[in-house]
Amino acid sequence: MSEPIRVIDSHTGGEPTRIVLSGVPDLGGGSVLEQMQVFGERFDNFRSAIVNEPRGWDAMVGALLVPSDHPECEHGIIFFNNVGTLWMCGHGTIGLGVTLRYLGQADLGIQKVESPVGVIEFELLDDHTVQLINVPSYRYRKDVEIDVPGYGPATGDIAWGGNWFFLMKEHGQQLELENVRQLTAYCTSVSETLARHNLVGEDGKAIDHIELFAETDNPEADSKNFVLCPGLQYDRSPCGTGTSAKVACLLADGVIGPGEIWRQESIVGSIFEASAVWNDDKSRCIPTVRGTAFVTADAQLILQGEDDLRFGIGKSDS
Ligand code: PYC
Repeated sequence: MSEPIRVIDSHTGGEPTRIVLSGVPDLGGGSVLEQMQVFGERFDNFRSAIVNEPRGWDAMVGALLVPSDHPECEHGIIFFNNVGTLWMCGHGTIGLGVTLRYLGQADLGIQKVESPVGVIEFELLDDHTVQLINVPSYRYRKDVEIDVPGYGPATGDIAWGGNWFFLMKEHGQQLELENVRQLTAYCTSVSETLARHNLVGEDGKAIDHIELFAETDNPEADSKNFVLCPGLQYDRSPCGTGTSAKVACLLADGVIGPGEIWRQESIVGSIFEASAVWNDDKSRCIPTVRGTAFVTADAQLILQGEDDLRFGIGKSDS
């Protein structure tokens, strides 16, 4: 049996985060991007053991605090989900801030953390509220037309907010919680269509998050979304990186001005408040995303050597 692995679970607007506090594998140092690559290549069983059944579940996002050699950062962070690593995670960063506060390891104020795609800042505003200042974000392509088999023509923007997104305003779907199955099927078809036509992010990376928007009748929000993540789970929160991609598009279209607040509601009704300001040459913007998180468990995970399923269903020892 391995040593018990201490984790703190939280949820940010309904979306879970599991921060791993002990038993973190030695990833050999270097940049957090390099450490993420080592984690993905050599420690996939560990990833699966933390987030997948029978110990976790498909919507769980895990996070490792790792060393950072960046001069401004005390830690690095690597996020992962049911199928692999994530470039960045906004709801998870909000969960991280609230978890560090719960542990007595964070004062109110700003901290910098190195993610695989750049340094992010988060400001702990109170015990449950965190404001993320995300990596530079931008729209790469506007009004990309696709034909979704079985559904018909649709249009979306390709944008980066720390992950690659396809953002769709016109899709013919009803964004209601009881339609999650249909929304998942539709977004899966969109994702397959993008891959089939080699529609990718600027650096050739897969667009692995699909984000649908609709009007909302909630007076506290400006829009409602549904976000399908790479492991075919939907984001219960409004998605921090997805909301960053959204405000990048809104700023580019002049729908919001620099610093103007956009309130993004998720499919479960939770809300992030976001805004963005331009960088010097207006090629990128810096998004700010504010949300709340709550700790749900302070637990020890046990991996027993005799348990064939200790690394997750479908995962073997090797
Ligand atoms: O909040 O950025 C986010 C996120 C990505 C995947 C799930 N949540």
